[in-house]
Amino acid sequence: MDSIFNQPKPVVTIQDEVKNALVQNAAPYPLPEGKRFQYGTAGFRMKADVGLDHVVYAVGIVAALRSKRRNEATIGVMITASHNPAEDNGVKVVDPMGDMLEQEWEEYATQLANTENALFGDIYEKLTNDLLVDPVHQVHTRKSKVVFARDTRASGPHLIKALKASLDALHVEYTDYGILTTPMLHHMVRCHNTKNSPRPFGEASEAGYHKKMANAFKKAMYGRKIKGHLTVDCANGVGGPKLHDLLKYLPNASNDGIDIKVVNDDVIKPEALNYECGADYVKTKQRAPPSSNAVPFERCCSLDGDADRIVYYFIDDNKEFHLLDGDRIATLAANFIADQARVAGIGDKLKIGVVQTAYANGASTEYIQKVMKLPVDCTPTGVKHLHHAAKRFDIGVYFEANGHGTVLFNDNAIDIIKGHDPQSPGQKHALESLDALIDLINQAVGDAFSDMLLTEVALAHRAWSPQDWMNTYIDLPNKLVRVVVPDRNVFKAVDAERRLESPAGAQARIDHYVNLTNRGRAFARASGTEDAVRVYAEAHSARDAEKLANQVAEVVETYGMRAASKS
Ligand code: 16G
Ligand code: MG
Repeated sequence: MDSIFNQPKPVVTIQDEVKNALVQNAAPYPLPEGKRFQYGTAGFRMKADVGLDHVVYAVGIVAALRSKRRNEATIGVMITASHNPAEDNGVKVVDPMGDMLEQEWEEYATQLANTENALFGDIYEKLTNDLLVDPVHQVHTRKSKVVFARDTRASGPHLIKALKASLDALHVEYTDYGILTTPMLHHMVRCHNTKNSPRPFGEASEAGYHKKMANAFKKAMYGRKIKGHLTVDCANGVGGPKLHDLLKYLPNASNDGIDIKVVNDDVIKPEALNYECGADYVKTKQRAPPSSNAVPFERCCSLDGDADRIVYYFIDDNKEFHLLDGDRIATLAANFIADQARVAGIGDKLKIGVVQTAYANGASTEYIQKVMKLPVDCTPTGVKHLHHAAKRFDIGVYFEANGHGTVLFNDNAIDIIKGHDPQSPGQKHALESLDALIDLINQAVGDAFSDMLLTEVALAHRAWSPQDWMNTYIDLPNKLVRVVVPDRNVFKAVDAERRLESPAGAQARIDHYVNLTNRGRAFARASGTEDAVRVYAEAHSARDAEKLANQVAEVVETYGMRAASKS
């Protein structure tokens, strides 16, 4: 029998009209000379005025191709540079279920971004043939579908214009959502693609997003009270206006709800974005933003510039700062969910686990494994790796220490939660809380709003103050160092970035210093977003952590120089 796989691959020619339009529409967005762009961990990110418009134009082509590859599913494009300074911007592509662009396609995005305008028509034709044509999967004649949004940066409107220019050349059907947080755009994408599925994600509108979250929050609280108020630092980014919108849907303090004080919500002064505020500032400087006026023992949290990341903190009566980072949110959330599952009588039916990276504090990992008795997986840095690993559990809780993360419930977990017949009022209550969490948690991607409400729910159920939360385990002192080397790419990490495979010999030196340190652990990895190598070290005392970090940094410097002198 003649298999269809033996048939010759048809060749598709793209009409001249489309190829010419692709070249012409690109005219205002030339490829700058001598620049090389790369789709990295968080898409493309750079100074907004050095060719990013060319890159965004190219990303429009990627999104159109990707939509066709996925049978005209809706693809998302988000224009943001997250926690970077105001003059930067960036762009990333969102896949149909609201997750990150499939890794293999990062390469095509990189290829397109580095293409001269005159060649856009030809490369589109080539990629169409390479990626979309095979004997079983013919190129479709239906239109590609793309939805997009931007954060509040001043360069946003110009970049949106560049995006529309390539989408127009390719006759893409698109929706411009204007200004959104990154997770809201991910939500829209998933809503569009699950509209007619057995598990629709929700309504693809801003009101739909807010209503879904607010209703789930009310249900998950189950009449619990939240003590005191929560100060939310919005990094002077898109989170500010969007949080004000969400608050209109949430029950407020006088209504058994949540008392939120919003700070750093200035989106008028462009230079204020991420300046001395926001999740990145708080996590890296280990201090509250000067503007937050934190009151002792009151809950504070900070979002990043596009609201896909959150950390909590409080100050004590000595004005000492205490950080409750992604590791803390992961342990709180996993503990709460595992407890509810046990109370609901479905604990033994569900595989619940936590996913972390090597940056997770060793004390948190030990707490999850030994006290909570849950399995922990470690993956390389970057949301896409954690997200993927979390899918291996029925309920997978994943967080990076820096505050990126969410919880994924698979179909099995959802069926069990929705289908279990409660045997007591206690079981019914716990099942209803879990059911509400399925909607409260943005399962498309980590979402600062959703993570914030999840944290508030978990604290309220336990009647915990931030100190109670802090007291669950004691962090090991740790230190991060950034080392600049001639070529960071010679540092190749393996084992979820916990060990260096090259340069040869470097890991043995690191091991030597780690072995001399009480409760020592350290690793070095090339950054995915900056031209540097990052070193992390922890130990039983702050002095030892610092010493170990410096020793490992020295190893990195030495081996980095050695590799450069050999090449
Ligand atoms: C990006 C990643 C973040 C990661 C960080 C590491 C996403 C959406 N963002 O911001 O998860 O922690 O890169 O940066 O995946 P680094 O490689 O420079 O240390
Ligand atoms: Mg972000």
